[in-house]
Amino acid sequence: MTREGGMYGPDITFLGVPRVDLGDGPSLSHVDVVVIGAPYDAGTSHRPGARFGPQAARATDYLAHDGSRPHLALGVDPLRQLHVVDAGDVEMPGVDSEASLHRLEDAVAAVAGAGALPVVLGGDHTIAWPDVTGVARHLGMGRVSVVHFDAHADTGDTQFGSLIGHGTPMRRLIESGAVRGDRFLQIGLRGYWPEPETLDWMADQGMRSFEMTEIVGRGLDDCLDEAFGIATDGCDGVFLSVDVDVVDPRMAPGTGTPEPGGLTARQLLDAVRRCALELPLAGMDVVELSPPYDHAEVTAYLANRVVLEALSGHCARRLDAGAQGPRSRAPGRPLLEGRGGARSLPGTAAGGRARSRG
Ligand SMILES: [Mn+2]
Repeated sequence: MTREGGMYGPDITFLGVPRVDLGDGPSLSHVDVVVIGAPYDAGTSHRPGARFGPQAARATDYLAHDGSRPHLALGVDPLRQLHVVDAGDVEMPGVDSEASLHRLEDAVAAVAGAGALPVVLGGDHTIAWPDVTGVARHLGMGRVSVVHFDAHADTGDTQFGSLIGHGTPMRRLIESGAVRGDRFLQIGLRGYWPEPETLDWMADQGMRSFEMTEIVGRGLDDCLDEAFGIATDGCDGVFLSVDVDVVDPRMAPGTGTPEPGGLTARQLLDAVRRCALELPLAGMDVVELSPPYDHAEVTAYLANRVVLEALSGHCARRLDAGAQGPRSRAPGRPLLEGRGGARSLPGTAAGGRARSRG
Protein backbone atom coordinates (compact mmCIF):
# COMPACT_ATOMS: atom_id res chain seq x y z
CA MET A 1 0.00 0.00 0.00
CA THR A 2 2.67 2.46 -1.05
CA ARG A 3 1.57 6.08 -1.22
CA GLU A 4 0.43 6.94 -4.76
CA GLY A 5 -0.27 10.65 -4.31
CA GLY A 6 -2.89 12.14 -6.61
CA MET A 7 -4.33 9.75 -9.20
CA TYR A 8 -5.54 12.59 -11.45
CA GLY A 9 -3.24 15.48 -10.67
CA PRO A 10 -0.54 16.76 -8.36
CA ASP A 11 0.12 15.24 -4.96
CA ILE A 12 -1.63 17.85 -2.83
CA THR A 13 -3.00 17.22 0.68
CA PHE A 14 -6.18 18.36 2.38
CA LEU A 15 -5.56 22.06 3.08
CA GLY A 16 -1.83 21.44 3.48
CA VAL A 17 -1.83 18.81 6.23
CA PRO A 18 1.22 16.47 6.26
CA ARG A 19 1.44 13.42 4.00
CA VAL A 20 1.36 9.88 5.32
CA ASP A 21 2.18 6.53 3.71
CA LEU A 22 -0.29 3.83 4.79
CA GLY A 23 2.37 1.24 3.91
CA ASP A 24 4.49 2.63 6.71
CA GLY A 25 2.77 1.32 9.85
CA PRO A 26 4.73 3.28 12.48
CA SER A 27 3.81 6.57 10.77
CA LEU A 28 0.18 5.94 11.77
CA SER A 29 0.89 5.88 15.48
CA HIS A 30 -0.42 8.95 17.29
CA VAL A 31 -2.42 10.03 14.21
CA ASP A 32 -6.02 11.15 14.87
CA VAL A 33 -7.43 11.54 11.35
CA VAL A 34 -6.34 10.20 7.95
CA VAL A 35 -7.77 11.71 4.76
CA ILE A 36 -7.97 9.18 1.90
CA GLY A 37 -8.86 10.03 -1.70
CA ALA A 38 -11.11 7.56 -3.55
CA PRO A 39 -11.15 8.82 -7.17
CA TYR A 40 -13.64 6.24 -8.46
CA ASP A 41 -16.67 7.05 -10.62
CA ALA A 42 -17.24 3.83 -12.59
CA GLY A 43 -20.27 3.22 -10.39
CA THR A 44 -22.23 6.25 -11.59
CA SER A 45 -25.56 5.52 -13.27
CA HIS A 46 -25.73 8.90 -15.03
CA ARG A 47 -23.20 11.78 -15.17
CA PRO A 48 -19.58 10.80 -14.36
CA GLY A 49 -16.83 13.10 -13.05
CA ALA A 50 -16.68 12.23 -9.34
CA ARG A 51 -13.18 10.81 -9.92
CA PHE A 52 -12.05 14.43 -9.78
CA GLY A 53 -13.82 14.97 -6.45
CA PRO A 54 -10.94 14.20 -4.06
CA GLN A 55 -8.60 16.79 -5.55
CA ALA A 56 -11.32 19.47 -5.60
CA ALA A 57 -12.39 18.78 -2.01
CA ARG A 58 -8.77 18.95 -0.84
CA ALA A 59 -7.85 22.14 -2.64
CA THR A 60 -10.94 24.35 -2.95
CA ASP A 61 -10.47 27.13 -0.42
CA TYR A 62 -9.59 30.83 -0.48
CA LEU A 63 -7.38 30.55 2.61
CA ALA A 64 -3.75 29.45 2.66
CA HIS A 65 -3.06 25.70 2.62
CA ASP A 66 -1.25 26.04 5.92
CA GLY A 67 -2.74 23.19 7.93
CA SER A 68 -4.72 25.50 10.22
CA ARG A 69 -8.46 26.21 10.34
CA PRO A 70 -9.78 27.90 13.50
CA HIS A 71 -13.53 27.18 13.49
CA LEU A 72 -15.46 30.29 14.50
CA ALA A 73 -18.53 28.66 16.00
CA LEU A 74 -16.74 26.00 18.07
CA GLY A 75 -13.53 27.85 18.94
CA VAL A 76 -11.29 24.92 18.00
CA ASP A 77 -8.67 24.43 15.28
CA PRO A 78 -9.07 20.81 14.15
CA LEU A 79 -6.06 20.85 11.83
CA ARG A 80 -3.81 21.90 14.72
CA GLN A 81 -5.47 20.34 17.73
CA LEU A 82 -5.92 16.97 16.02
CA HIS A 83 -3.11 15.17 14.22
CA VAL A 84 -4.57 15.14 10.69
CA VAL A 85 -2.65 13.62 7.78
CA ASP A 86 -3.44 12.79 4.14
CA ALA A 87 -2.66 9.41 2.58
CA GLY A 88 -3.23 10.61 -0.99
CA ASP A 89 -5.47 8.77 -3.44
CA VAL A 90 -6.00 5.03 -3.49
CA GLU A 91 -5.40 3.90 -7.07
CA MET A 92 -8.89 3.00 -8.30
CA PRO A 93 -9.11 2.34 -12.05
CA GLY A 94 -12.75 2.00 -13.09
CA VAL A 95 -12.04 -0.91 -15.43
CA ASP A 96 -11.09 -3.07 -12.43
CA SER A 97 -13.80 -2.27 -9.91
CA GLU A 98 -13.34 -5.22 -7.57
CA ALA A 99 -9.60 -4.66 -7.15
CA SER A 100 -10.15 -0.91 -6.75
CA LEU A 101 -12.79 -1.33 -4.05
CA HIS A 102 -10.74 -3.95 -2.19
CA ARG A 103 -7.75 -1.61 -2.22
CA LEU A 104 -9.86 1.13 -0.66
CA GLU A 105 -11.31 -1.24 1.95
CA ASP A 106 -7.77 -2.26 2.97
CA ALA A 107 -6.72 1.39 3.27
CA VAL A 108 -9.71 2.25 5.46
CA ALA A 109 -9.19 -0.87 7.60
CA ALA A 110 -5.53 0.07 8.11
CA VAL A 111 -6.51 3.53 9.34
CA ALA A 112 -9.32 2.28 11.58
CA GLY A 113 -7.06 -0.46 12.93
CA ALA A 114 -4.47 2.15 13.89
CA GLY A 115 -7.09 3.91 15.98
CA ALA A 116 -7.45 6.90 13.65
CA LEU A 117 -10.57 8.30 11.98
CA PRO A 118 -10.70 7.56 8.23
CA VAL A 119 -12.13 10.46 6.19
CA VAL A 120 -12.67 9.33 2.61
CA LEU A 121 -13.12 11.82 -0.22
CA GLY A 122 -15.10 10.34 -3.12
CA GLY A 123 -15.64 9.35 -5.69
CA ASP A 124 -19.16 8.13 -6.34
CA HIS A 125 -21.21 6.50 -3.58
CA THR A 126 -20.11 2.97 -4.52
CA ILE A 127 -17.20 3.61 -2.18
CA ALA A 128 -19.40 3.57 0.93
CA TRP A 129 -19.39 -0.24 0.61
CA PRO A 130 -15.61 -0.60 1.13
CA ASP A 131 -15.49 2.42 3.46
CA VAL A 132 -17.95 1.08 6.02
CA THR A 133 -16.72 -2.51 5.58
CA GLY A 134 -13.18 -1.35 6.35
CA VAL A 135 -14.39 0.21 9.60
CA ALA A 136 -16.48 -2.89 10.43
CA ARG A 137 -13.38 -5.07 10.03
CA HIS A 138 -11.98 -3.14 13.00
CA LEU A 139 -15.10 -2.52 15.14
CA GLY A 140 -16.78 -5.82 14.36
CA MET A 141 -19.53 -6.79 11.92
CA GLY A 142 -22.81 -5.20 12.97
CA ARG A 143 -21.07 -2.98 15.53
CA VAL A 144 -21.02 0.16 13.36
CA SER A 145 -24.15 2.12 12.54
CA VAL A 146 -24.52 4.44 9.55
CA VAL A 147 -25.93 7.96 9.37
CA HIS A 148 -26.43 8.53 5.66
CA PHE A 149 -27.28 11.93 4.13
CA ASP A 150 -28.54 11.51 0.57
CA ALA A 151 -31.32 12.31 -1.88
CA HIS A 152 -31.31 8.63 -2.82
CA ALA A 153 -31.56 5.46 -0.73
CA ASP A 154 -28.76 3.64 -2.65
CA THR A 155 -30.34 0.33 -1.68
CA GLY A 156 -30.88 -1.09 -5.15
CA ASP A 157 -30.29 -4.80 -5.69
CA THR A 158 -28.34 -4.46 -8.92
CA GLN A 159 -27.38 -1.64 -11.25
CA PHE A 160 -27.14 -2.43 -14.97
CA GLY A 161 -27.01 -6.07 -13.85
CA SER A 162 -24.03 -5.53 -11.52
CA LEU A 163 -23.86 -5.80 -7.74
CA ILE A 164 -21.42 -2.86 -7.85
CA GLY A 165 -22.69 0.68 -8.43
CA HIS A 166 -23.54 3.90 -6.66
CA GLY A 167 -27.17 2.83 -6.38
CA THR A 168 -26.45 -0.38 -4.45
CA PRO A 169 -23.82 0.06 -1.66
CA MET A 170 -26.24 0.32 1.26
CA ARG A 171 -27.87 -3.01 0.33
CA ARG A 172 -24.44 -4.67 0.10
CA LEU A 173 -23.52 -3.38 3.58
CA ILE A 174 -26.68 -4.79 5.14
CA GLU A 175 -26.53 -8.09 3.21
CA SER A 176 -22.94 -8.71 4.31
CA GLY A 177 -23.79 -8.05 7.95
CA ALA A 178 -21.31 -5.16 8.16
CA VAL A 179 -24.23 -2.94 9.26
CA ARG A 180 -27.50 -3.96 10.89
CA GLY A 181 -30.45 -2.80 8.83
CA ASP A 182 -32.09 -1.42 11.97
CA ARG A 183 -29.02 0.73 12.65
CA PHE A 184 -29.07 2.36 9.21
CA LEU A 185 -30.37 5.95 9.27
CA GLN A 186 -31.07 7.80 6.04
CA ILE A 187 -31.72 11.53 5.91
CA GLY A 188 -32.91 13.66 2.99
CA LEU A 189 -34.49 11.13 0.62
CA ARG A 190 -36.81 12.50 -2.08
CA GLY A 191 -37.81 12.24 -5.68
CA TYR A 192 -38.78 9.18 -7.72
CA TRP A 193 -36.45 6.34 -6.79
CA PRO A 194 -36.32 3.59 -5.58
CA GLU A 195 -39.32 1.55 -6.70
CA PRO A 196 -41.83 -0.03 -4.23
CA GLU A 197 -40.09 -3.44 -4.15
CA THR A 198 -36.91 -1.85 -2.87
CA LEU A 199 -38.81 0.21 -0.28
CA ASP A 200 -40.37 -3.07 0.92
CA TRP A 201 -36.90 -4.61 1.24
CA MET A 202 -35.70 -1.56 3.22
CA ALA A 203 -38.66 -1.82 5.58
CA ASP A 204 -37.99 -5.54 6.07
CA GLN A 205 -34.44 -4.70 7.18
CA GLY A 206 -35.74 -2.25 9.78
CA MET A 207 -34.12 0.75 8.13
CA ARG A 208 -35.21 4.26 9.20
CA SER A 209 -35.37 6.62 6.23
CA PHE A 210 -36.37 10.27 6.62
CA GLU A 211 -37.95 11.62 3.43
CA MET A 212 -37.75 15.39 2.90
CA THR A 213 -41.45 15.99 3.57
CA GLU A 214 -41.10 14.46 7.05
CA ILE A 215 -37.96 16.55 7.64
CA VAL A 216 -39.73 19.76 6.58
CA GLY A 217 -42.76 18.93 8.72
CA ARG A 218 -40.92 17.94 11.92
CA GLY A 219 -37.76 20.00 11.50
CA LEU A 220 -34.33 18.53 10.79
CA ASP A 221 -33.13 18.64 14.40
CA ASP A 222 -36.10 16.62 15.63
CA CYS A 223 -35.37 13.96 13.00
CA LEU A 224 -31.68 13.96 13.94
CA ASP A 225 -32.58 13.47 17.62
CA GLU A 226 -34.51 10.32 16.68
CA ALA A 227 -31.76 9.08 14.33
CA PHE A 228 -28.99 9.63 16.89
CA GLY A 229 -30.89 7.64 19.51
CA ILE A 230 -31.09 4.66 17.15
CA ALA A 231 -27.50 5.00 15.89
CA THR A 232 -25.94 4.78 19.34
CA ASP A 233 -28.10 1.88 20.57
CA GLY A 234 -25.97 -1.26 20.74
CA CYS A 235 -23.24 -0.04 18.38
CA ASP A 236 -19.66 1.00 19.12
CA GLY A 237 -19.23 3.65 16.46
CA VAL A 238 -21.07 5.60 13.78
CA PHE A 239 -20.06 5.98 10.15
CA LEU A 240 -21.16 9.28 8.62
CA SER A 241 -21.76 9.08 4.86
CA VAL A 242 -22.52 12.38 3.14
CA ASP A 243 -23.69 12.43 -0.48
CA VAL A 244 -23.52 16.06 -1.57
CA ASP A 245 -26.74 15.56 -3.56
CA VAL A 246 -28.65 15.64 -0.26
CA VAL A 247 -28.31 19.42 -0.68
CA ASP A 248 -30.56 21.20 -3.13
CA PRO A 249 -28.97 21.43 -6.61
CA ARG A 250 -29.00 25.25 -6.42
CA MET A 251 -26.43 24.94 -3.61
CA ALA A 252 -24.74 21.76 -4.87
CA PRO A 253 -24.93 21.71 -8.68
CA GLY A 254 -21.69 19.76 -9.15
CA THR A 255 -23.02 16.25 -8.80
CA GLY A 256 -24.07 13.37 -11.03
CA THR A 257 -27.71 12.76 -10.14
CA PRO A 258 -29.21 16.06 -8.92
CA GLU A 259 -32.66 15.95 -7.30
CA PRO A 260 -34.51 19.24 -6.64
CA GLY A 261 -35.90 20.13 -3.23
CA GLY A 262 -33.09 19.21 -0.86
CA LEU A 263 -31.50 20.54 2.30
CA THR A 264 -29.75 23.89 2.32
CA ALA A 265 -25.98 24.01 2.63
CA ARG A 266 -26.48 25.59 6.07
CA GLN A 267 -28.67 22.71 7.21
CA LEU A 268 -26.15 20.10 6.07
CA LEU A 269 -23.23 21.84 7.79
CA ASP A 270 -25.16 22.17 11.06
CA ALA A 271 -26.28 18.55 10.84
CA VAL A 272 -22.76 17.28 10.15
CA ARG A 273 -21.49 19.32 13.09
CA ARG A 274 -24.12 17.77 15.35
CA CYS A 275 -23.15 14.28 14.15
CA ALA A 276 -19.50 14.84 15.00
CA LEU A 277 -20.22 16.57 18.32
CA GLU A 278 -22.84 14.14 19.59
CA LEU A 279 -21.88 10.77 18.05
CA PRO A 280 -18.81 8.52 18.43
CA LEU A 281 -17.62 8.87 14.83
CA ALA A 282 -15.72 5.84 13.52
CA GLY A 283 -15.34 7.06 9.95
CA MET A 284 -16.86 9.27 7.29
CA ASP A 285 -17.01 9.81 3.58
CA VAL A 286 -18.07 12.73 1.40
CA VAL A 287 -19.13 11.55 -2.02
CA GLU A 288 -20.59 12.46 -5.42
CA LEU A 289 -18.78 15.77 -5.86
CA SER A 290 -18.42 15.97 -9.66
CA PRO A 291 -16.34 19.06 -10.49
CA PRO A 292 -17.04 19.00 -14.26
CA TYR A 293 -20.71 19.80 -13.48
CA ASP A 294 -19.93 22.37 -10.79
CA HIS A 295 -20.39 26.13 -11.16
CA ALA A 296 -18.10 28.66 -9.47
CA GLU A 297 -16.78 25.81 -7.29
CA VAL A 298 -20.01 25.98 -5.26
CA THR A 299 -20.14 22.24 -4.58
CA ALA A 300 -16.38 21.86 -4.12
CA TYR A 301 -16.48 24.51 -1.41
CA LEU A 302 -19.38 22.73 0.25
CA ALA A 303 -17.54 19.38 0.26
CA ASN A 304 -14.43 21.02 1.73
CA ARG A 305 -16.53 22.62 4.46
CA VAL A 306 -18.43 19.41 5.22
CA VAL A 307 -15.08 17.78 6.03
CA LEU A 308 -13.98 20.76 8.15
CA GLU A 309 -17.29 20.86 9.99
CA ALA A 310 -16.97 17.18 10.88
CA LEU A 311 -13.35 17.54 11.94
CA SER A 312 -14.20 20.59 14.05
CA GLY A 313 -17.05 18.80 15.81
CA HIS A 314 -14.88 15.70 16.31
CA CYS A 315 -12.10 17.89 17.73
CA ALA A 316 -14.46 19.71 20.12
CA ARG A 317 -15.94 16.39 21.30
CA ARG A 318 -12.44 15.04 22.02
CA LEU A 319 -11.28 18.20 23.82
CA ASP A 320 -14.47 18.46 25.88
CA ALA A 321 -14.08 14.84 27.03
CA GLY A 322 -10.60 15.57 28.39
CA ALA A 323 -9.61 15.90 32.02
CA GLN A 324 -9.81 19.69 31.89
CA GLY A 325 -13.53 19.64 31.10
CA PRO A 326 -15.25 21.51 28.26
CA ARG A 327 -12.78 23.47 26.15
CA SER A 328 -14.75 24.29 23.02
CA ARG A 329 -17.25 27.14 22.88
CA ALA A 330 -21.02 26.67 22.76
CA PRO A 331 -21.82 27.32 19.10
CA GLY A 332 -25.03 29.24 19.75
CA ARG A 333 -23.48 31.86 22.06
CA PRO A 334 -22.39 35.37 20.94
CA LEU A 335 -19.15 34.97 19.01
CA LEU A 336 -16.98 37.33 21.07
CA GLU A 337 -18.43 36.47 24.48
CA GLY A 338 -15.68 36.04 27.08
CA ARG A 339 -12.94 37.16 24.69
CA GLY A 340 -10.52 40.05 24.86
CA GLY A 341 -7.17 40.70 26.46
CA ALA A 342 -4.53 38.02 25.98
CA ARG A 343 -6.89 35.11 25.42
CA SER A 344 -6.27 32.65 22.62
CA LEU A 345 -7.98 29.65 21.12
CA PRO A 346 -8.35 26.91 23.71
CA GLY A 347 -5.52 24.43 23.39
CA THR A 348 -3.41 26.42 20.94
CA ALA A 349 -0.24 28.35 21.59
CA ALA A 350 -0.93 31.95 22.56
CA GLY A 351 -0.89 34.39 19.72
CA GLY A 352 -0.76 32.55 16.42
CA ARG A 353 -0.26 34.23 13.12
CA ALA A 354 -2.23 37.32 12.32
CA ARG A 355 -3.97 36.80 9.00
CA SER A 356 -6.22 39.00 7.03
CA ARG A 357 -8.44 37.81 4.22
CA GLY A 358 -11.26 39.58 2.46
MN1 LIG B 1 -25.74 8.39 -2.77
